[in-house]
Amino acid sequence: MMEAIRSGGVTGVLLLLFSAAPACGLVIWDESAVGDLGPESAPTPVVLVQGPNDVLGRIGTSNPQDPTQDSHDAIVFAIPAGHEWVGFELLFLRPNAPNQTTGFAVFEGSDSLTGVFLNGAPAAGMNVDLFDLLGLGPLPSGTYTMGVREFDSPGNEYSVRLITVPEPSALYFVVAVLGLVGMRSRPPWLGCGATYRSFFSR
Ligand SMILES: [Ca+2]
Repeated sequence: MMEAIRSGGVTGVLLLLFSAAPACGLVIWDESAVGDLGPESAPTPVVLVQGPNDVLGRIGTSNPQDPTQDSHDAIVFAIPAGHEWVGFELLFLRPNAPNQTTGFAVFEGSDSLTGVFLNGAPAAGMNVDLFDLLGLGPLPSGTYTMGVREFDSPGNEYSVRLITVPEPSALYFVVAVLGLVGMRSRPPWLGCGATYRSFFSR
């Protein structure tokens, strides 16, 4: 924990706290259950929760000139005030063709037509840190569009994870409140002689 504070600051601590949570995120969209996502020009609105949010989909077409084909999937979502977008991961891509990659892009705004293109890059495999690949993040509160593109072969399964946490100033507030509470009464779970530092260092 202390190493996380030294190396990653408060955001590092927040990521560490969430990394201790169950590996499964909340599935906010599963195309096999609720239908195909819209394209980047008209992305599907989704609501993110605090923590990991997973999107499962299928992407690809053998005819990118046909607009009815599944060459684009996209979501649009808001990072509310007091939060930030700290994680963007490719959990897996199961390509239907050898050595195939799929494109992942981020826009600031409600779609690719009116938003600002922040970056995009191809990726494949499992557990790829897309923020690191794109040179993005953490991103502040705002509206964002995340797009997936595939013009090679149809039926490629993928899952991406988006992680949100309270921004550092919100954590400072929580820590300050905990400190004030601790000054007024020592919680029984701390035990005699225990400190908040020792509790959080467990
Ligand atoms: Ca799709």
